[in-house]
Amino acid sequence: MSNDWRSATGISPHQTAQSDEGTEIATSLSNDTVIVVSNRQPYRHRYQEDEDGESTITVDRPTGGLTAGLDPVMQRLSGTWIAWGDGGADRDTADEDGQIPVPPEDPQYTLQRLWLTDREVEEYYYGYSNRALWPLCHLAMGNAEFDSAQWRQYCAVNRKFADRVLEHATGGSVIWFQDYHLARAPQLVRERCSSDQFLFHFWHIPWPAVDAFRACPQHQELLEGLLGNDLIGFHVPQYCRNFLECVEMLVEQAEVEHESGRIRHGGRETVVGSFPMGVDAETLKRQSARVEESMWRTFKREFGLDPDLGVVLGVDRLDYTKGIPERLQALEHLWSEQPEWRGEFTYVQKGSESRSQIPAYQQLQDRVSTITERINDRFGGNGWQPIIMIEEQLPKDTLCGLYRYSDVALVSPLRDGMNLVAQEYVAAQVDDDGVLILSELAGSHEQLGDAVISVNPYDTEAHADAIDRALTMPEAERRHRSRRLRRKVHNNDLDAWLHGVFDAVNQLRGDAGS
Ligand code: GDG
Repeated sequence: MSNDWRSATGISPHQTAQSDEGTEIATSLSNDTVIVVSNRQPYRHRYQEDEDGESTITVDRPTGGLTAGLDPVMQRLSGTWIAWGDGGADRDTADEDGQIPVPPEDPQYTLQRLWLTDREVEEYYYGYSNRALWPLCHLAMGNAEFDSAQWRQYCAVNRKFADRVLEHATGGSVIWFQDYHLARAPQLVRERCSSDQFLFHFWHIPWPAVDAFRACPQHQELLEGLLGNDLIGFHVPQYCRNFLECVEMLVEQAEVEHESGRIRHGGRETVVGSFPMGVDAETLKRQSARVEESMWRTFKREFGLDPDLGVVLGVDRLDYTKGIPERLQALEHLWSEQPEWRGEFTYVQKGSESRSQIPAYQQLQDRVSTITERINDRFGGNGWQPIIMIEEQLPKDTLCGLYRYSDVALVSPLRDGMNLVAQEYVAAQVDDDGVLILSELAGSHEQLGDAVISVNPYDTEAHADAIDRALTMPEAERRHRSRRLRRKVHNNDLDAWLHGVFDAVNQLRGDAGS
């Protein structure tokens, strides 16, 4: 069975030539309006006080992943990007309709900001999106709450987004929704838009199997919301299969063709396909190559790392899906059962604070701190601290240096739609000497699985063995694996992903028009 769009259509990543900052994509869509709809905005304005207490406005730019990749495409297309204006100075920098031309210094497209009240943010974002859908899709049912007031607010905010879309849409518009915050919006747009508008949704997190998804009291409305789209994209074929099965079993009168990923419902057709997202491998490679060893020594000094010891690295948002406590327990097992590893390397956890308003996230942060302190007390001493936590946001080139000079990366989520950190670590290995340990439960394992050290994050002993194996891997094997991984990551980079997505959009619109 194949739901991989490229294999289903014969479009391979190798045929998707590299673009000059989105030029080719822009050319293929140049006569149409493209509207991107996402919860997060590509540019955020904030007030910042300088040393003299003077308030100035600063702008946060897209730093990574999707926003950084789509921004140049949007600049060429001159379209509209609709998103929640969450910055303190966002209202004062936009016009009375919430619009602002971006990039601020050389405007090319319109950012349409949408304003949310504190209550809307609490119930739609910190509520239904992140207390219901996020845990549901990651099979963390112990953390899932299906509160009907939060659900109503989620629907109301989706309607706000849909209204904005309809104000900007013209005949032939391509409307691209992002992620799980907006599952209801496509249907709300579809009900009121013209038939030549193309609706596409990319779902960045896993889609669960039907026996898990049906536990959600709003399963029917969520599926029907998404079926307002012409095309729905997931990272990997398994999520497509899960989605198709959910529709088949839970949506009355939907006809599902599993092989081609086509769904007929309400007199229309929706196509489901997988588009594994990549990273901007070329830029990461360049950034990493620029970080000299002297900078790495400075970094080690600043963060209290022993200059002579190797580094095992973890980079995650502090999220309960990322498997951080499980990883720390594997390290504890290793230092406990193989004492010869004590004092031999430092584990650096770059852990960014995330969604702290939600109790499950506070509990996770407390748990990570408790385990870290226990391990450091138990094994540390003589100037060696086994685990160093870094909470601050690092500039991308510092992160690239951390990737490049760490001996091993531990990427061990309990469940993850894709996981871009794994790909970024690979792209930054310009010396071909780092080893990647990767969870079998991450989407990126589908692509990288045959050249990484695979782990089941729940299996503490095997996880500890994997760390031991990575640290003792002979140089020739490290280089061989690293080269294979880098090839995969470069061939399936962000540019290839964008081409795959837009090729599919163009092909389906062509089919509909013919
Ligand atoms: C969701 C899905 C899917 C982290 N610390 C710093 C920093 N980062 C950047 C990394 C990476 C990004 O954050 C994290 O991306 P992930 O993909 O690993 O994880 P999620 O945030 O959960 O993303 C996931 C993704 O959407 C895309 O579809 O892969 O499965 O859960 O890019 O580099 N960046 C900087 N400093 C830091 O300190 N500059």
